[in-house]
Amino acid sequence: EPVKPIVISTWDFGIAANQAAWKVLSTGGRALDAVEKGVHVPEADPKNQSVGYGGLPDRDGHVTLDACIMDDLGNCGAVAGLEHIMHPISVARLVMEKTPHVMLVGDGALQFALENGFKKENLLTKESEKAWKEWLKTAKYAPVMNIENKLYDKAAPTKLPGNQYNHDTIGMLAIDAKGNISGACTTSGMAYKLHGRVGDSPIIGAGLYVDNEVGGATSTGVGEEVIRNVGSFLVVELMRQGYAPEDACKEAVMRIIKKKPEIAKGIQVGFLALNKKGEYGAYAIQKGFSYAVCTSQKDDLLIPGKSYY
Ligand code: SD4
Repeated sequence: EPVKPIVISTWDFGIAANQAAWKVLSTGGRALDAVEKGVHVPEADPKNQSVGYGGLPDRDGHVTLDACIMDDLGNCGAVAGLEHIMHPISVARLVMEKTPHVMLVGDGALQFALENGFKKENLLTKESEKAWKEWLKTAKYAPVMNIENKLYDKAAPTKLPGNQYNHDTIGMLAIDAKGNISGACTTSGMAYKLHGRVGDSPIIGAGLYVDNEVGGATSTGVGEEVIRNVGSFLVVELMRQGYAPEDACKEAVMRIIKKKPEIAKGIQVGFLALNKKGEYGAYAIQKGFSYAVCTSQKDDLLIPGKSYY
């Protein structure tokens, strides 16, 4: 039997993020506040090299952040290529609530953040700078196709928790006590990407989509393939047609595999979905994807996502 409130999120770092979201949900708070507070945890964690502070930089050494948020009323906000701000999700929320726009990018997003009281900070940790300099030695400043997946392949997914193979974004979906759903997605994007590259994570319909009549979906992995297939919107539309969350995620993964089988073999993409009843599911191209679930009954259980390969 599905229970509400509920919060689910991608990868094993979702456990700690869910706990922060649960504090909001368990005290009658709004799903929107829960997902914002929840993803603040990995955003502020310097050990997490794929989200917020401590994220791996682009090939020029800039940490550039992508994030979006969507509420139960169909409101949404996003930032892309945002530098120097610890909590891009909160800037995305402010874009949603304080501007007539949906997305701000780059310098404009930074200007907006600073005007609204966010602090300018250095997000490049010593560890991430070191990793980037190592990368520069062999990659010679050329972006390497699927660099993160190469790390992923080497890492024998069963032996390592998700956050050690550097292929992760946090996507979070929550239903509150009133039954309303919201979602958030935040990342530093693909490591060593070209400066200016934007992934799926800040794009409504690609990295995240929420429809309060149906449910929500979010994604992680190689954003280009998710954008091409408008992945999260597809998952939600499939649930609208009656697909169970896991089946909807699987169908979206199959779409990617069918269109570009050769590319799909070598990359990871995972989807995570939650319907209005509180049923959830996930599916990924490759093994190693995981997600965390938190309700009053399941305390931060980590559930491995199913995969095609
Ligand atoms: C992106 N989906 O930028 C995101 C990030 C990710 O490993 O999951 N990276 O494409």
